[in-house]
Amino acid sequence: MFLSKTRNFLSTRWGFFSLLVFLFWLKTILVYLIDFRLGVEGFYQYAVLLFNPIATTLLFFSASLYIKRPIPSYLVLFMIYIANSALLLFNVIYYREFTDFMTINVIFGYSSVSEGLSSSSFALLKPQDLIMLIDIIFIIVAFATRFIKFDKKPLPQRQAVAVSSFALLLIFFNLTLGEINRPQLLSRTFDRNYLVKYLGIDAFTFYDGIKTAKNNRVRSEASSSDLNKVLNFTQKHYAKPNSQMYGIAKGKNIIVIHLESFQQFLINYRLNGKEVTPFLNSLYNDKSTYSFANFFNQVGQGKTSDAENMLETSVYGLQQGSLFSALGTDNTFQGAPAILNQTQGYSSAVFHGNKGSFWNRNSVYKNLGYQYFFDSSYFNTDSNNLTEYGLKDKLLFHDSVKYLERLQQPFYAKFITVSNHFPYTIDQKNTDFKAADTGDSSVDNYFVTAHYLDQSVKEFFDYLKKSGLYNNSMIVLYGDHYGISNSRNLKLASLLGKSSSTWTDFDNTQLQRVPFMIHIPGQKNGGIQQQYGGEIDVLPTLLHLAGIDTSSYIQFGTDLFSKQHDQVVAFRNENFVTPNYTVVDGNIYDNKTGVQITHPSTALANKIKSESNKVNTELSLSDSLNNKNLLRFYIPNGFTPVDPKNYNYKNDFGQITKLQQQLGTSSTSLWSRNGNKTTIDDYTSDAPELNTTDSNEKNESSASSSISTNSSSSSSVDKR
Ligand code: GP9
Ligand code: MN
Repeated sequence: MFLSKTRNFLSTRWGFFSLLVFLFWLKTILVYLIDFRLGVEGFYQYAVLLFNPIATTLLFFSASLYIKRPIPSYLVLFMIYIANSALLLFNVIYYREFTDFMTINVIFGYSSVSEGLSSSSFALLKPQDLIMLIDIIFIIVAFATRFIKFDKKPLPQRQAVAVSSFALLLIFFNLTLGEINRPQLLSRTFDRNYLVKYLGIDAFTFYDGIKTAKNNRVRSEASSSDLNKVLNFTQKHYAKPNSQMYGIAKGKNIIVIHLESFQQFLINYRLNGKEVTPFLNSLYNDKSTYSFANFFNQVGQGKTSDAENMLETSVYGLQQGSLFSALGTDNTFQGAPAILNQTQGYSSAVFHGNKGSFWNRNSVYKNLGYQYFFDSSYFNTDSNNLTEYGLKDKLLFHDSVKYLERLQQPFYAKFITVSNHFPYTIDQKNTDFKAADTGDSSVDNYFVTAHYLDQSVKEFFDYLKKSGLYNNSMIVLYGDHYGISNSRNLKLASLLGKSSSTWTDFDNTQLQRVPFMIHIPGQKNGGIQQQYGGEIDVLPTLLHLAGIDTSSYIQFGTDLFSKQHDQVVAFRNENFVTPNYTVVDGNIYDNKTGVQITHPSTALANKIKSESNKVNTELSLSDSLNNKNLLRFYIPNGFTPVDPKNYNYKNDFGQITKLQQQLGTSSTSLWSRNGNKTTIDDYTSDAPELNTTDSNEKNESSASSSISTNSSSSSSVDKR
């Protein structure tokens, strides 16, 4: 009875349509749960996950309903079903190899970063993948045996329209569900994983297709005159190195420490009489450190990724979204790791305790020429070791040593911390620092996580000194962007000796200062620098310190030490600061008094106008460079374009140890120089988590075994 009812239903147009929608939904969900590691947590996220395949499946499948003649309509529906299943299966295989989803460029073989699917990828097929195909066979058999029959009745057009419209409504609903849990999901596109987790794999592919088409259109319009405009600007704007500073760090390792969400006001700040960041304060005040008192973050919506981009390419981020996510996979970069490698033989690595796909780093780093990327899959990401965005800072520094010591020197190594990230939560056992008391928990705890970060950096510095790396390195520290947002600054005001009632845009802008410190052991002429600058200025500054000529590169920033350094600091929204004035939405404030100048003299008005024009020109040229991917037309003197296909971050430890072995006695790694022994014993940390994991990490074999066991647990990192 039931069987025949089902048979009858399946033998109608609607019955067959529903069957395919259901089967595709089921397959997608199985793949989400079994094959992808989407980091789904809690009831809400699971509910969205279960819901997300429905809308796009209905929409795509509904296309077949517009075909009047039944047989072609059935056929088209079935073809869409097969194509969609194939896309799902290819994504499963691709994910196994790259822990990422296929973009349109990968699908059509245009991707410069990824090889796409190859015969070796198909070797990764598993028996469970049969699920993708078996239903197709069953359906064919069901028709062949006439278990399901064709329904020859035509379908009124309005029913097809109704399904498509309903599907569009569901897409909108789905998007709302996603945005509630993850604001700015589409505008910032942090991570492809998120798009799939909230909107589904088809929606991701569709969205990526639209973006790719848009990018391709902009690119096809690019001409050499666009490039000339940029070149004219950057060449005129170029600032010669200061001869006193040029090459003072030549040949040294460069260690960059990214201080997450760290603002300048924390430096030398005391909360309830206690220094929040005593170690960073001591560095700031040290004569071997060039510390910048007027250095500003210039990020847009791409936050951390914008900071990384500016620091390593001296090109701005985008007006909207993140350059790394939106264009980073396909754009040409001429960035720090490649320049240092090609001019002075530096090796390069990034250490970061979050997933490699976050901010699309695993693609962009290849374009920047990073040789190694140690993401969360290289660390023990036991839940006890994690904070909101990945591995706790003390563990990141400590656990990186086994990789760092294997890098050939000189190296360029970047550490991206995460503990001091909004919402500034920290396990009780990790701190005894007392929070502030403003009533806003993220403002209050900001000091606590900043204190933890400070301790982490101190432990790492102690290791650098003990292991001997210190004397041979230049250590660069920077805060990437604000930690306390403008809306919360009103709560912060009282802690800064100000009042929320007189707080203005001027105060918000002044708070965009972040630390920038260049610590060069052995230098005695450092100290606090007053010149104004920002993240865009870092690359030419560092390259000059390393003794590298930057005159033929396209860089928007200028060397902070140069006599010709440009002190107008542009923000992504076209506001700017200069040593004397702060300009917000066209309003001019006097930096000394903080008072708005409502009636500027003609001379001042003209000066501000010309600075404002420069800021706008600079930003729009940077946008044109990025959006049209103009660097692909330009090769700086002596530079070889980066081939991202040379890099693969799957087995970094294997690669560095192999290289070390090949080099034998000419290996310059710390490990080799230390008599082929680890230096981990030089590391002292008070992190309670290390008591349990520390003991086995003293030799090579355990380091490699920890890599293979860790990769499977890395899914727990994605907690956003
Ligand atoms: C995550 C981290 C945070 O990997 O870098 O990025 P943010 O949210 O600060 O841009
Ligand atoms: Mn950040």
